Amino acid sequence: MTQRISLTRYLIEKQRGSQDAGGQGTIPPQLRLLLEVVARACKSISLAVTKGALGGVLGAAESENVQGEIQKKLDIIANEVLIEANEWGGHLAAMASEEMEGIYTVPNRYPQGEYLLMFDPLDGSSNIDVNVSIGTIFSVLVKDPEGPTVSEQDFLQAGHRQVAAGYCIYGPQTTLVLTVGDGVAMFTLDREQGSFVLTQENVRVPEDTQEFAVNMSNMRHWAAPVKRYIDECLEGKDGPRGKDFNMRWIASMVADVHRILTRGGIFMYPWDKREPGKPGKLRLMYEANPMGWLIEQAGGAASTGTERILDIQPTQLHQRVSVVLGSKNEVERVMRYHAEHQG
Ligand code: AHM
Ligand code: MG
Repeated sequence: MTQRISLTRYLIEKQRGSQDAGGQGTIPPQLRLLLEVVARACKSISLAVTKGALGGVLGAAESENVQGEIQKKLDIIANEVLIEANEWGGHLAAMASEEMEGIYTVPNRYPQGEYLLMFDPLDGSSNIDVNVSIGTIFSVLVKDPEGPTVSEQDFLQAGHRQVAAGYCIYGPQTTLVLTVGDGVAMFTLDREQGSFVLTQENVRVPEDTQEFAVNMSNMRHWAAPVKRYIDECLEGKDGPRGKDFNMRWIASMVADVHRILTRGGIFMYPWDKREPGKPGKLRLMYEANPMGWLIEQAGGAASTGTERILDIQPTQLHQRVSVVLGSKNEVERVMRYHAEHQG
C-alpha cells in the first residue's frame, strides 16, 4: 500500500526542507501552524455545508455585507468559524474578509504574530441553497515588521508578495488546494479519519484548452477584445480557431478554477459596461490574487486582460478587478486581443 501523506506531514516536511537543499525549509513554523488552523476551520465549514437544511444553515441572513450583497447564513457562519479558529493561535496580526468592512485585528488578550490572513469565507454564495459546489478562498501576507500597529495599509500589498494561498472546495469531495510558492498540491478530506490527505502534487494546467468559462448572459456588455475572443471560440471548427470549444459556468469561482487546475480551460469575469466605473465583479485581495497565484504556480497565467493580476498595487481592501485566468496560451491570446484593440 502506498503511504498516505497527511497535510500535517506535508507541511512539516516543507518546514524541515529536503536534505538535497541542505535542509532549507520553504515555510517557517509559524506559517505551517497558521495553515493547519485554516485547514481545521475549512473542515468545520465543510461539516456545516454538508448538513444543509438539517443543520438549519441554508437561506438568507438578515444582513448585507460591505458590498451591499445580501449575506447568506452560511456566509456568516463560515466567517465566524475562520475568525474564531485563527484569532488565538499567535500567528496572526490581523484578518480581512469579504464579509467584514474593516480589518479584524487580533484582540489584545492574544499574542500577535507577523502574518495577515485574508479570505472569502464562502465563495459562490448563490450556489449555497441549490447544493452546488462552493468554497473558501484564502491568502496570506507578511505584515511589515516596522509598523508598530496593524492597519488596513499593511494589507495593501501586490499579489506577488503572498506567502501562501489556496482554497477549499466543498463539492462531492472536500478538497484543499494549496501553494506556498513551490507548486500546487491538492488534499482530499478523509471524512472518517478527519484529516486532509495529499492526493495530487505538482498540479499543472495544460497550456492549451478547448473549454471556456464565462457568464454568457453578460456578452452584450463586454469590451470588444473579450467579445472577439468568445465569438471566435463559438465559431468553432469553421472559425479562425479551427477547433470546437466547450463551455462551463458554475458561478462558483472555486469550482471553475478547480476544473481548470484539473483539466485546463480559461475563466473570465471581465470588466463590462453595466457599471463602467467598476473594474470587474471579483475582488482582488481575496479572490483574484490567491486564485491567480495558484494558477501561475501550476503553469497557467492570470491577467486583467491588460496586466498581470499579481502585479497590481492595491489601493483598497475590497477593490474589484477584471479576471482572465487559466491555460497560458489562451490567456495570452486574450491579452493580445486587448493590445491589438488599444494599439
Ligand atoms: P461571491 O463571493 O459573492 O460568491 O461572488 C463571487 C462569485 C464567483 O464565485 C463567481 O465566479 C461569480 O461570483 C458568479 O457571478 P455571476 O452570478 O454574475 O455569474
Ligand atoms: Mg467570492
